Amino acid sequence: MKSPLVVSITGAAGQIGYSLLPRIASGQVFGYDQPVALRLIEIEPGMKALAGVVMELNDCAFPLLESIEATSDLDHGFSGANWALLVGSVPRKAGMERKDLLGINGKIFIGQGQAIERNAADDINILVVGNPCNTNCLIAMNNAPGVPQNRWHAMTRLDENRAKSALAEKAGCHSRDITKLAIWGNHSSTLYPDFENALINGDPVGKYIPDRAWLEGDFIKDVQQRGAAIIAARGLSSAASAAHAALETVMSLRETTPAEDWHSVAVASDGSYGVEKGLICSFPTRSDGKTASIVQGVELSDFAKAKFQLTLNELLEEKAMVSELLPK
Ligand code: NAX
Repeated sequence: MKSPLVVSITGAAGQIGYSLLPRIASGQVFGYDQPVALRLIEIEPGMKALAGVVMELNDCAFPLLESIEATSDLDHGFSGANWALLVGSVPRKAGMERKDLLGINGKIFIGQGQAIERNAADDINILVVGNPCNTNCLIAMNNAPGVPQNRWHAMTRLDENRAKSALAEKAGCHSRDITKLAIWGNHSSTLYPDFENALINGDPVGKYIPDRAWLEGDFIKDVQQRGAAIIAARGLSSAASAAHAALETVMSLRETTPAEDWHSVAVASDGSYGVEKGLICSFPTRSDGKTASIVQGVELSDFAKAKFQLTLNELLEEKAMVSELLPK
């Protein structure tokens, strides 16, 4: 039997946590021969609900679930962590400005970054899901200088999956027929889903969807606004699809990406495509089974460059708004 992999999850009593946890505990994510030890982190008001989640996990009697610890103590919660999924964050409330939200969540991510640096295992990898995820990730990473920058990720896989689903519906094909669909920039309503480099059955999207106006207009807008559409329909934000995308992100990072494909995740820029070094920006990436690298040489048209610049500008604005939370 392998020794257990320690997986720390913040916001574990929330709706994404509820969808994530059984799948991690079942072995689906880290392998059916890999025991997992869960460290579930909540704030005090969430601890009671978390106790119920723990009861349910125990009642599943998962053979691979070695242990569960529920805590509001960050040092304990990240102790020995091999993976940290940072899902918890404070939602935007009526009357709250974007800057307020960035400030409130930013402070949370300072503490989490520091606790990860102090307590996690040497091979720690982090995926930030809690919004605004790119900038939360930037703050945590900058407050954990001892953790290599290539271990930090923020989630844009849900946006990739949403874009694939929208293209498939329009083209009358299946989402599995679509490859190389990259999300560029921020996980926000400015993100750019790159239909020009995506392929359907190996061919350019334009072969199946000649309606360029739809691609430039409704397609981009619908992907950018999909989260809001789900809230309008369900009365709650996306949870099952968000949890699924988080787990797919982890699984994709842990396997070699096929040469004919790539996936979207926000990582610390290495200066590629003119993006300021260290900014957490979504790119097309490939993993070697351990580390995601930004795919080089992807051609961006003038249209794509303009869209990318818009979302990049937003990331730079967010960074400026939280500058006091980033150690010099
Ligand atoms: P919920 O409100 O259901 O759950 C959040 C949980 O986090 C709560 O139980 C709360 O007590 C806990 N929490 C808050 N602050 C915490 C802290 N400092 N430490 C530990 N736990 C804390 O939200 P849920 O629907 O699960 O969404 C979680 C986050 O994911 C939100 O920020 C949401 O905006 C974000 N999303 C990100 C997506 C992405 O693609 N990157 C898509 C889905 C989702 O909207």
